[in-house]
Amino acid sequence: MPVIKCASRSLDLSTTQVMGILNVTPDSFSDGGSLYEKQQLSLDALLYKATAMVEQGATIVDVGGESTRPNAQPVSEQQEMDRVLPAVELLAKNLDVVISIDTSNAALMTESAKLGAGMLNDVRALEREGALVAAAATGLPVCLMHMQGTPQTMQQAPAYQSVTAEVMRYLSCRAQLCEQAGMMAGQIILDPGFGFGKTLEQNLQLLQHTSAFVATGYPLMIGTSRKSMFGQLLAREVADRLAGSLATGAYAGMQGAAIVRVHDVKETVDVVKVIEAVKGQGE
Ligand code: 9MG
Repeated sequence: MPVIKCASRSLDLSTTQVMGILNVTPDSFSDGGSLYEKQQLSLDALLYKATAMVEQGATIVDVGGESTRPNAQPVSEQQEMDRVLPAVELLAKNLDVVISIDTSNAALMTESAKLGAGMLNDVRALEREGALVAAAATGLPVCLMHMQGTPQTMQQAPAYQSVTAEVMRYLSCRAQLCEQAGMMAGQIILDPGFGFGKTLEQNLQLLQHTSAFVATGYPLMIGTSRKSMFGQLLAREVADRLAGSLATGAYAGMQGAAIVRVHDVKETVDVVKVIEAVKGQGE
């Protein structure tokens, strides 16, 4: 698996990299509305949290200003920029880490690249107007995620003939468009989009076929951290989904996932280290 170039930094994807989730939204997924989450809006608190993630071994932090949890209300592009850009500037000045920008907004892609972002993560796979051209112009690696529907509608009745085949086909088409727009294949990361218009069974089928996504040759990202699939499978509340998140991260890491996107960095880094140690054994 190649090294990817993230502006001034590089990531070696021959071992699974841990991406820490940094939400700069008032209603972010895991602790929506709590005092802690509101404090996260403060830049000091954000830097503190990001620093802890880096110390715990995250090599990427993913900064997002638009909640994509089911039923989340859309934010304006300007509101998203106002939330994210000061955070990018602060993190880029203070931390030695790849800063990923979780956005579908073309202007935010362009501006955050100027401030030192090293990766783009788009849950809409660059489908919004101007996003493909803007992303290609940054020269940054891009994660293309699959979603059926929109955050407002996606969990109403997700339906597929064959979820793995359809997600794979969609991501391959988007990746081809990116290459036609001038991106290098090795800079394109694919993500099946767990929980984005998928039932529990569809999520599990996608996970079971991790190695098929890895076989495409594009680096694979997975994001299952604390998602509702564990509420359904284990009857656990959001705060109690660590074991499920680690199990799926381990399953995907064993099969060659390049990046895992998580809330719980310290525990995930330990899991990844164990997996890499096992994989590294010859006889
Ligand atoms: C922003 N975001 C929320 N969940 C995600 C996931 O599973 N993958 C990616 N790439 N981004 C996500």
